[in-house]
Amino acid sequence: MTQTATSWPSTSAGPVFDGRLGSIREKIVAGERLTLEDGAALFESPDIWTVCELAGLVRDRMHPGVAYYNINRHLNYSNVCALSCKFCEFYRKKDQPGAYTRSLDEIRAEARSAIESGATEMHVVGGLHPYLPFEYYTDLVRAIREEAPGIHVKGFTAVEIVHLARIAKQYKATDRTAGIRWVLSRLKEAGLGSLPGGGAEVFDDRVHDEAFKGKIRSDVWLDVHRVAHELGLNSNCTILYGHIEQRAERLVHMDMLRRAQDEALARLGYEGVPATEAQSAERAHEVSAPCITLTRPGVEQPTPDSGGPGEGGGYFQTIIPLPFFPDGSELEYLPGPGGLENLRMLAVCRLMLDNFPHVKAFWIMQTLPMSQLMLTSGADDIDGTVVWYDITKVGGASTHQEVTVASLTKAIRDAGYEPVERDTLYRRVSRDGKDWSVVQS
Ligand code: V47
Repeated sequence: MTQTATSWPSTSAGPVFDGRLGSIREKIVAGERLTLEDGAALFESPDIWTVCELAGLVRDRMHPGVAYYNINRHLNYSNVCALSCKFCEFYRKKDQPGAYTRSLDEIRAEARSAIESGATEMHVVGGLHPYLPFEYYTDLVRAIREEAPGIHVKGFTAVEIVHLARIAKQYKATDRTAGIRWVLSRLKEAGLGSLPGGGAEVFDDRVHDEAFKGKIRSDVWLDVHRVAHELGLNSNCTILYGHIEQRAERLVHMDMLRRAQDEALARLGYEGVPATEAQSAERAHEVSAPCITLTRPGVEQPTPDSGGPGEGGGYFQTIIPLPFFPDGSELEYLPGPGGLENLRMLAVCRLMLDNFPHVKAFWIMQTLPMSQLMLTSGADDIDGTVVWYDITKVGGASTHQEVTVASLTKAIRDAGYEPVERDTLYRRVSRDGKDWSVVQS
């Protein structure tokens, strides 16, 4: 097959031609699932611009002409953490300078201020606090919902959920999902709306043991999200790359997420297409679910109301590739990924995760100009106004990391897309100042 001309500039003196991308292009055009081998070719190809163009093609097929943002607020309830992950600059020990734990009154005040700013979402996460009782967390969710009933609480990463099951003495190694279910049900009852995607890091035991030993491993992280989906809660997922992992390990991470999403979508009634021979071989070691691709032309995207017993439906909404920032962490000696690697990684995520409705370029970590470029290379969402962010502080930023709606919408428009305000569940929002409602589809 001949290489299609692209409008991208070349990274080297002349145009780079990579014959392997021809057969990958054919699969993408037909909406077929890519193999891990295809993924390796996308990572290794010298023709990064065609990789980006292919991801852009898929993204435009799924979300023609639009890109999403939201008005949100991050709330870190505590940075006190029982763990000491090498990659993390956020955590503090209880008596260390800078350690904090927010009171319920402070959280209520934050919720009121979120409402005043017109936010539709509060993104709530924190360290694994060794001493707070379980009730603190249900009270926290209830407090936000009481002060701001319209706000969606997206809260608690998988490792926090397991920590809560432990402090509530509900976690049993022999039946860990029972404890996870217990915690998630209580948080949902209190008003939790969905789970954020944090804490996934890289689903590989070698990388896990070297960089984040003590955190839950991939099987437990996936269990938490599966149980959340079974309870009708949507969730997101991340991959933290550019530290001590190999690209092959990133691909395995993507494949594990893809399989988990196949199962979630199958539970919602999506029918899959038969796996190709190559994919069957890759999947031979586990119970096979049908391959469900959402990137094919004309496929109906899941919506919060497309199935499942509760609000949200029960599937992964978006993958958020997170570039590693070494500053202030124990891995400070590492360089972290460069801009082209970030762009390629986002494009590969779009192409490999063919059953994920959305790919998010989180502007806080990618920067706004890079997120804009990413909109043309696979991303359809740049996240939101954020306001406070304590987990990474790029280039010496403070915790006040806010961007205005005007800047978000300008960035999207300049990239050639119509900005669409969304709620946490990717429903269109109609707005009049700080008052808003979801547009019924
Ligand atoms: O879980 C920690 C990562 C995550 C570093 O679900 C680091 O919509 C880079 O998950 N360099 C938190 N990354 C952020 C997160 C997130 C952000 C925006 C939206 C959503 C969503 C989720 O940040 C952590 C960890 O994986 N992280 N330290 C670091 N030095």
